[in-house]
Parts: sequence; C-alpha cells; structure tokens
Amino acid sequence: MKILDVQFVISAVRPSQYPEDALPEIALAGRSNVGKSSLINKLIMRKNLARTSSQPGKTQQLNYYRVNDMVYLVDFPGYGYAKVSKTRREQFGEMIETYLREREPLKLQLLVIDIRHEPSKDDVLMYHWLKHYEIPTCIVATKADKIPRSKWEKHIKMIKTTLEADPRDPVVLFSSETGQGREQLWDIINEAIAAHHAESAGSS
Ligand SMILES: Nc1nc2c(ncn2[C@@H]2O[C@H](COP(=O)(O)OP(=O)(O)OP(=O)(O)O)[C@@H](O)[C@H]2O)c(=O)[nH]1
Ligand SMILES: [Mg+2]
Repeated sequence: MKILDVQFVISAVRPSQYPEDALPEIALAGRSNVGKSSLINKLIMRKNLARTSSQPGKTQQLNYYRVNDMVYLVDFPGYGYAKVSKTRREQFGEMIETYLREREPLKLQLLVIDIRHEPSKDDVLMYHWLKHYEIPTCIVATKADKIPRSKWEKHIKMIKTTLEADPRDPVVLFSSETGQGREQLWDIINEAIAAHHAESAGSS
C-alpha cells in the first residue's frame, strides 16, 4: 500500500464532530497501551503522527486520520486502564457503543490484542458487541516481536478460544516494531473499502 497523503483531521469528543464526507472508516479498539496508535503509525509509515506513549490512557477521544483521501483510520481510546475514573470510563463506553451502533461509514473494526496475553474481559465484551452489531471484524494480534516465533501459533489459538472467535474473522499477526503483518492488514482494509464501494454503486 503506497501512502501518498495522511492527515490528522480531528480529535472528536462527540458525534457532531465526526467527518461528514462519507469516506469509509476503519476503527481500532483495544486495551490501553496495547499498541493501537503504534499500529496506525506503522500502517501509514509515519513515526509519530498518531500519538503514542508508554503511559496508558493517553488517547481519550476518537482520533481521525485521513489516508490518501480514501479512508479514515479511527483511533479509539483504550479501555481497561484502572486509573481512569469510573465516570470517565462510562463516558468512553457510551461513546464507543454509540459509534459502533450508529456510525454508518464504519466498514471494518480492528480489535487489537497483545499476543502475549489472554484477552481480557473487556476484549471479550468488545468482541461480542461487534458481533451483536454485525460489524465486520479483524482481530490483530500485535507485539509479535515480543515472543519467539515458535509460540505464535499457540498464542493465536488461545486468543481465538478466549474470544470464541468466529472462524470467518481474519486474524493478523502484527508488529509495529518490525512491520510484520502490515501488507496483509492493508489487503484486508482495501477489501473492506472495495466492498463499501460495490455496495454504494449497487444502491444508486
Ligand atoms: N515491541 C513492541 N512494542 C510496541 C508495539 N506496539 C506498541 N508498542 C509499545 O507499546 C506502548 C504503547 O503503544 P501505543 O501505541 O501508545 O498504545 P495504545 O494502544 O495507542 O495506547 P492508548 O492510547 O493509551 O490506549 C508504546 O511504548 C509502544 O512503543 C509492537 O508491536 N512491538
Ligand atoms: Mg493510543
């Protein structure tokens, strides 16, 4: 995937701020600190456009990045960070659930999981929301560079089992450190974009 142009568009705190140009959206959800923003930076080949930090809880809005005037990558706030207040947590939950339920341009959700650990309760809940709202989902097992290659398969299996993953949902092994999985993930994203265009051509 050749990246010609990337723009940070907005940190949206409410739906009225979401872009209105109807480009397809690919959103990323996952625990705080799992590596969502790093994954975006790797996809778009920019070192630090999506803000990353070793301090969890940094991304607290929906951050929109427009790529090649073709698609938005939407970075969600991470969940499961203990030091965020309960009210704040509920606000995030509400914002994300509303987005998943109502956001028409959402064409694919990436659920980002740390390959080293068993998915958390929040991961399982998020995955079940996605199934409930029938949102096309791709599971991304990131930080693959952190465990030896010989363990990848076993860990992927554990992730699928804990999520009770639909066998039709693709699972991508990824590393923002090495770039592993980048092309495969772009292929999946491009397929979702193509499906969106086929759908809108059919309905006009
Ligand atoms: N080794 C390795 N480190 C990674 C990888 N992805 C992310 N990291 C590191 O993990 C930390 C968190 O990464 P972020 O991308 O900020 O995580 P996030 O999910 O956006 O976090 P929040 O915005 O707080 O939800 C940073 O120190 C990254 O450098 C990876 O694939 N491999
Ligand atoms: Mg982030």
